Amino acid sequence: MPFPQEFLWGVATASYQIEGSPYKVGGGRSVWDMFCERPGAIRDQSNGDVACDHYNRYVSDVALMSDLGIPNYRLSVSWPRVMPDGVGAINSEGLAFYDRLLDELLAKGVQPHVTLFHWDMPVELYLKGGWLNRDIADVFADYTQVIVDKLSDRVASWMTLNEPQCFIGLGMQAGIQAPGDRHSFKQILLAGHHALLAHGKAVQVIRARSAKPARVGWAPVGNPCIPQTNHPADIDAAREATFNAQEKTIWSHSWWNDPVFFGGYPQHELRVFGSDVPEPRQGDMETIAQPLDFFGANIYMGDMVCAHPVTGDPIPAEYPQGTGRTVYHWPVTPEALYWGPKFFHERYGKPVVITENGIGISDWVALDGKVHDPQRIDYLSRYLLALEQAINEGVEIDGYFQWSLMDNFEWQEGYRFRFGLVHVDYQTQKRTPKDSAYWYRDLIASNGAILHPEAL
Ligand code: GCO
Repeated sequence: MPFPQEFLWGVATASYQIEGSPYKVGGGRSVWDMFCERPGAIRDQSNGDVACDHYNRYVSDVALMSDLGIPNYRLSVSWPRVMPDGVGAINSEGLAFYDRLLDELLAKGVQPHVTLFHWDMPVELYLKGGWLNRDIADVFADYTQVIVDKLSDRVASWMTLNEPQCFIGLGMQAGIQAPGDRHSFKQILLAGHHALLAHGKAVQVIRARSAKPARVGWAPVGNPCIPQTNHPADIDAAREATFNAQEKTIWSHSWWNDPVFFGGYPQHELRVFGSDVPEPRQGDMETIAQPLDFFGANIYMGDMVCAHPVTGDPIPAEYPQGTGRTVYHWPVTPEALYWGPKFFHERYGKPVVITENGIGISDWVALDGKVHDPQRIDYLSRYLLALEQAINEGVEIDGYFQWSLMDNFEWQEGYRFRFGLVHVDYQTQKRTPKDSAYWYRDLIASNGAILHPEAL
């Protein structure tokens, strides 16, 4: 069975990773501009000052998407480009950039899907405590209002926050991403609570002020657990392990999604996290649990588990020897795009949208001037076949945004890892569609049918 006729095929990017930093053109600095200046923070000592220069090249980049027949584009807005200090003054040229970008997208037949926050927090807000300062929730709502008032007449769907697990866990606990702090677990759960509040307040602003009806969600990340075998005990163990953290970890799916979809923190994690848990104020959980239209999920891989032979409890299982790995050394586990949507849809009852999926490879332009990336085509084919199987078994899945349209600044890895369907030469800014770009064009045109060449 092919994908549903109305299935949303798209690609995704993020402001700091492709635009070029805003601080040179009237915007402010973000925590990523700050973090990139820290010696050793970025593996290749690079930064996002220029990146893919999308700020100046958006017309040709949109034309690329249109020529490839890509109908949906998930972009993020740079908070400091629009509000240099995060609050107060607006950089009119920054807001005008997104105004022009959305007009260009629609003129070329591409629907815009907007992420409000993809990690580039204004430094001025960070210096006031950032996510640790409860005021951030109202400040984020004010920023949301500026964006909604300007752009909502053209936005197909909104995602409030991208991957709080990363910007809180990696940025504030592990310290390997911006702002590069190392807080206690208690502190990052408090920061996470403020991020959840910011999410809820932003949803309220969108619902109250959007100029047209739009779907609203968010884009958390996390590895679903996948069963080592299809034995019911292993499947039950994978489901259990996906939602019940066995340790104090910021990567718990339920810790983030239960407040958003159920209005309360999960009982299991409340026990495991103990006295580190933040104390919500009156009304907090109601604010956080604003109704959403879809369950967004960034899924790249699954964590393999099996059932303990006696207790049935989930225990970590080794991937088969020689499992394929990406340039990040992430295991290639297509079944993550079957089990993840299945488990998330079962628990939260919302249509699932894969807001990110893709593979990092260190690919290059071959002597024939093309970029041959058969591994990306195979990776995407396997993951999409798994997603199609879930759909055929009744899991509601509304869309898929491939990460990413183009090679870009891969955070602490700098420009070493390439995720794009389109190759970017960072010296010349030349874009070269890879073989996978043309494959994705044909996949979209066939609504997934080319995944079954035998049926063509
Ligand atoms: C993330 C971010 C993207 C990454 C991509 C590859 O999921 O970490 O949303 O910005 O670039 O996922 O790591």
